[in-house]
This record gives sequence, C-alpha cells and structure tokens, in this order.
Amino acid sequence: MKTENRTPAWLPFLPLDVPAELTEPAQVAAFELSQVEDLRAELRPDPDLPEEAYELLAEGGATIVRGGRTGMLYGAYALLAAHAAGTPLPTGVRKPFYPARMINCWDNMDGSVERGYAGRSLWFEGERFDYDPVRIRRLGRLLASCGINVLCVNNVNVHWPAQQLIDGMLPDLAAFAGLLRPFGVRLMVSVDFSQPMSDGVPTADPLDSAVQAWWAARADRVWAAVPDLYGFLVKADSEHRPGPFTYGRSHAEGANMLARAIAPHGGTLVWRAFVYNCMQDWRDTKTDRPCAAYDTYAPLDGQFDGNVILQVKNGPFDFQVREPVSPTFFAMPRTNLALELQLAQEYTGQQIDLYAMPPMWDELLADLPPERVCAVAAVSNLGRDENLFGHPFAALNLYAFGRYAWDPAPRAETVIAAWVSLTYPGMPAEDRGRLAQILLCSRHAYELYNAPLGLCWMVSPNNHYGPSPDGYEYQAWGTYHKANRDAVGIDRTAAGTGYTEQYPEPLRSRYADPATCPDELLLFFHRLRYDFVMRDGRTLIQRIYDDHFEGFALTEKMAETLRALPLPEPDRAVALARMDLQLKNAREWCDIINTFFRRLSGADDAHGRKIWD
Ligand code: GCV
Repeated sequence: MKTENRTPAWLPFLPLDVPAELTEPAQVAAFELSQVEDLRAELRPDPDLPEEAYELLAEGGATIVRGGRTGMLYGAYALLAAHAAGTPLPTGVRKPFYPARMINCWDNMDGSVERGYAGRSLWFEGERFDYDPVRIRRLGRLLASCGINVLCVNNVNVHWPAQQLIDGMLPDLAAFAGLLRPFGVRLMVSVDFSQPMSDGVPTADPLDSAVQAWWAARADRVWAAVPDLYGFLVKADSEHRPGPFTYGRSHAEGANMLARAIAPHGGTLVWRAFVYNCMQDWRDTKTDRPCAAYDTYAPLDGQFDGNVILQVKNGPFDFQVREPVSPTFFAMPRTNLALELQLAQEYTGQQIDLYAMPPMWDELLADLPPERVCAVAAVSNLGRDENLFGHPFAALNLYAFGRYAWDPAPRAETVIAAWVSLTYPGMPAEDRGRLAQILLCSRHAYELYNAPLGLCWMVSPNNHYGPSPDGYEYQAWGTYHKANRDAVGIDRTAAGTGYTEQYPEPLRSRYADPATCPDELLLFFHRLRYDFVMRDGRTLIQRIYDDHFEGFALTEKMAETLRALPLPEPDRAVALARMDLQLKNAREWCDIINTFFRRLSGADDAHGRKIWD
C-alpha cells in the first residue's frame, strides 16, 4: 500500500513520522520535542498529577513539561502548537474536562465507511484489517495532538464479519491497538447484541444465564488480547438492529448485562440512545419522532450500572442542520450521559460544502451545561483520502472537537483562528484572517440555503445531499414537514404533539411560544401560516424566500474570497473544485425550495426575484 508523504491537517509545524519502536507517550513526547531545533524543552514525569494532566513551566530559558503519563504528550503538543503559532504558553495545570473523548468510526470491514466522505476506510479493506502502519501512527499523532483518547474502530451497524473483531480477529485488533497506544488512544469496538446466537446460544435475552455467561467469557478473551480496550459501543433496537426489546426487556436490562460482563476488566459500556420508530405510517399524527429518545430513556434514569454511558445525539432527530438540544440531557440526572456529535457531514455538506462546526457547538453549549454529560463522542470524518478528510478544511472539525472535548467552553473564533494558523503558517496573517472568516460564517450560509427556520428533512433520501422537498414526506422514518398551500411545520407544543413538554424551564416556555422561540427553530416547533408575521416584520413566506437567496449570495461571496487566497497546493485545488460543487448545490437548494413553496402558497417574492412557476 502506498504511503502518502504529506503531513495531514494541522501539524505542518512538525512534518515527521514517529518511529515505530517508540511505545510510550513520554517517548513520543521526547521525540516530538527533540525535532524542533530552536526549542529547549524537558519532560518531567509527575506521578502526583492525573494521568492526562500537564503543566508548562518556564525554567532557566527552557520549558519544562511536567505531566502524568499521557499528560506529558499532551503538554508537548500544547508547547509545540504555542511555539509554532507564536502564542503564549498555557498557564497552570491543564487537564481534560471529559475523561473520555471519543471518535466513533462508522468503518465497515469491506472497506466502505457509512456516511464517509473522505474515501474508504483507513484500516479495513477486503473483510480484514489492511492498513499502512505509518499512516495509522500519523493518525495517532493527529488524535493525540488535539486530545482525543478513544477510537471506536467499527461501524455501530455491525455487519459481518465485524463480529469477528471480538473473536477470530482479536490478534489483529490487538496489533492495531498497539499502533495507537503510544499516542494515548484506546480502542473501543461496536458489538452486535445478538452475537451469542451466532455461537450456538439459542437466544440473546439479556436475562438468560447462558447469554450472560457467553458475554462474560467473551469479555475475558477480548481483554486478554487488548488489556486496555476502552469498552463496547452498542446500537440496539435502532434501525433494525437487534436489541433487548425482542425479549420484552428494557434498555437498562440490556445494557447492564453487557456492562457486568466487562466490568471485571474495567471496561465501559457505551449504549446509544438513538431509538425511534423507523417504520412509522406517515398518516399517524400521534407519533412524533423527536419525542422518542426521552420517552424510551427518561423512565430508566437511575437504573443503569456505573460503567454504562448512555450516548445521546445532540438533537432529538438525527444530526440535522439545526436542531434544539435533546431534552434527554435534562431528564436523566442519575445516569452517565455522553453527548454525540457528527463530524462526518452527512446532512451538512458531505465534506464538499463548507460547514465549520464550532459555531454550532457554541450555541449548543449555551443550552447544555457541560457538566450535564460525563463524556463526548463524535462520528468521525476521516478516510483514506490523501488529506484524510476529503476537504482539507474538514480537518478543522476534528481538531475543534478535540479542543472542545478537552475544554467545553464556547470559543468558535479562537479555535478556528488557531486551526488556520497551525495549518497554514506560511500564509500572510490577513489571508489567514479571511479564511477564518469564511469558516466562521460557513455554517450560517449553509443553513440559509439549505434548512433555514428549523426546516428539516427536505434532503434527497438515502444519500442526503441535495434538495428534495417531499423526498422524506411520505416515508416511514418519522420525518415530516407537512407543507400545504396555507402552512408548514408541525405543532410540537402541548396543544400539538407535546414535545415541548419534555423540556425543563426556561427552554420549555421559550420554545413553546412562537414569540420567544428563536427564528432558527420556529418551524421545528410550530406549524405556521405563510402570512405569519415574524419578529422582524417580514412574513414567514418572505423569510423563506429571503433566507434561501441570502444563503446563495453568501456562498458566492465566500467563493470569491476563497479564490483570492494564496492557499498552498494541493489544498487550493481541492478547496476550489469543491467550492464550485458547493455553488451548484446552493443554487439547487435555493431554487428548488423557493419554487416548492411558491407553487404551494402562490405568494410572490416581495423583491421580484426569479422563482420558477
Ligand atoms: C450508522 C442515521 C444515518 C445512519 C446511521 C444512523 C445512526 O440514520 O443515516 O447511516 O447509522 O444515523 O446514527 O446510527
């Protein structure tokens, strides 16, 4: 397999490969620091500091990196980043806010990546592990340099032969784990809840003693092969995956059974809360998909074992362009919760259209206090493409995820600016500023032409790129906007589906009243007539038209600025080619959605712009 020599993403300040013989994070740290000629630094292990903590101290013209076992590596990267960007050293003891900072890779063993937009899998091909170890060590370096410490190696939809990862392929899993271990990155495996049945056990009922014994024995084998495995990740009773519902058992009973099997090994059981009826009849107006996670899990609060983490998507639907914070986060104070984000840009441009996520996370943090969850996870946006991310700027989202996972404080501008400086140090400061501005406004532009006012699911079915206003309207996925000639949206207040009742105050009242509901979420929570007058005095239909036109116009401006930037190759060629595709996509969204609403409503655009008849 070909080894790419290009150093990925935000580490141009250290274009090097870490030698294979280094096995400890401290050795990697020492090696990294030794490669920078004008840097005097010394590592000082401190067993009194938490394992991942560090402190940088100036001492006699040198910098001391005091740290725990992995902390020294994090400290070394912090020092190198500050050195490269010319910024002051971080002060005081630094330690991550969340102990588990995970990426979930939806990689299949046939080499495909579910919702992957950066090429094939970096480590699977042809139903087995198949990778370039040099590239995997670079990946470890990339992850450590932004603070990510857990990688789930396979898709949550566990397709055969991924069951073998905890069976015949354990030696391969162990070898792969060994490549990432020097970077402080631990593996996790997605498991198939029904796996005992493929091994002669007649049931997967979590209360059956044969099932419990099977998992306990399996856990013994798995941890014997990979003693520092972080744990298992489970998607159960979701989108046709097997799970405890088949046996009339609750998700607490299902999760606890697995958690007890892995507890003796210190394993963590991460259980996804993405459960809803994906076989809904569109005529059924009682079922409202956003209610599903809360309805399933809130009654189980306090019933999960201590080594279970319930992983909840940021919003109640499924990674739409904009969603309100999931109410499940507020309903389970006695349960370990993890926040799940999606870096893979499934609904947000597929790593063709620009969509920098930090502004979205800042908004999320305004409603979700970081201490509501004990861990964070993100669906990976990585792949085998030369630049690892498909779009060179998509690297920002992984970098930023690591930074926010370490320190969940809203600071989109700072993180974006830091990424730009580290990635393109050779570009003049003014141009870096322009690029940072493009990235900062990319989400706003995308939202305006794609899904303004909280309108979800007007996307092409299955591949989820490009507009199809009625594409999901009569399907079984619970994804309806119900636009007719007079109105659009679903009433999710107490008078409607009751979804707003799942929120605590003040969110409940804020969302329930169209007068206080943020414009961006208006059509998520309310069914409104096209002549509804918005806070800014415009009618709803005029806002729909205006937002789509504005989103396209903003994209044209972004394209113009981008074309003038002295980006290094090959990033420039890739970014410009993808921007051309984005412009086409934005035009389609603008024209098709506006035409859809004009045909339904018959309303003219107040500014007489072209909308098709
Ligand atoms: C891994 C959405 C995606 C699926 C994904 C699922 C999930 O439905 O379209 O590809 O499956 O979310 O998060 O489990």
